[in-house]
Amino acid sequence: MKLYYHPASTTSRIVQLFALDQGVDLEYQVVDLMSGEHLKPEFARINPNSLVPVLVDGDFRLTESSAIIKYLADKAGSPAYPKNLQARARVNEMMDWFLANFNKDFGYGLLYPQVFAHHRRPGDAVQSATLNWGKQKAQVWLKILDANLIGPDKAYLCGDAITLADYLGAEILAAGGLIRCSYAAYPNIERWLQNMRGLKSWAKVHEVLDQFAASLKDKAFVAI
Ligand SMILES: N[C@@H](CCC(=O)N[C@@H](CS)C(=O)NCC(=O)O)C(=O)O
Repeated sequence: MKLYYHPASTTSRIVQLFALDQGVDLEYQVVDLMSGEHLKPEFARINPNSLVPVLVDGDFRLTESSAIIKYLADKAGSPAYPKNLQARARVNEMMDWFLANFNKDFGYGLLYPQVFAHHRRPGDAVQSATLNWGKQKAQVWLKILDANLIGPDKAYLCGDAITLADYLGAEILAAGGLIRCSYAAYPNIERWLQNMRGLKSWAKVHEVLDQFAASLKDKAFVAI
């Protein structure tokens, strides 16, 4: 199976972290987002959305990081995507929460408009209002994640065992490193992220992201 990806891309790292941690063998093919390789017609034929990641398994092509890790987990029989109906529903619930609630405000409202030129809103007033909105809403979601969704007892998002939701959620939060977000005000989130940072593949998966963050160290950002 081949994964079209970029190592600085959050949604690519979700798949990469899951695959490396769970021992799922993939052939990795970089799509250079920085030079606009994903915008060329050759890649649009692979994914008309012109986005990474894309998984190719024989004749089967799959986009959307969440769908890709569910497919890989089922194919590998991974316990990170439990078969029990209610346990699986809980994992799906957390994944949807991160994508549909949290990342809408945190990723698309706060992070991407500051880091990627094509996400910047037109005009300083609109940009500033977007960032303030994104920050405030993200803080509301983080409080809920800390107090209600994780709480003081759980090692991982859905209990004592790692699931797909952890790979997805941790990578979305880790992307905040680019604009120097701190989650110190959220002790349960910090504790969970420490568990995730302890995964054997974490450092390797974050090498390029860390270099990208270092290249932005002198830039001022609105952050959490
Ligand atoms: N919903 C998609 C989002 C994919 C996505 O936004 N990928 C970004 C990288 S994190 C991308 O390819 N961006 C290129 C661009 O915005 O031009 C998923 O979860 O896979």
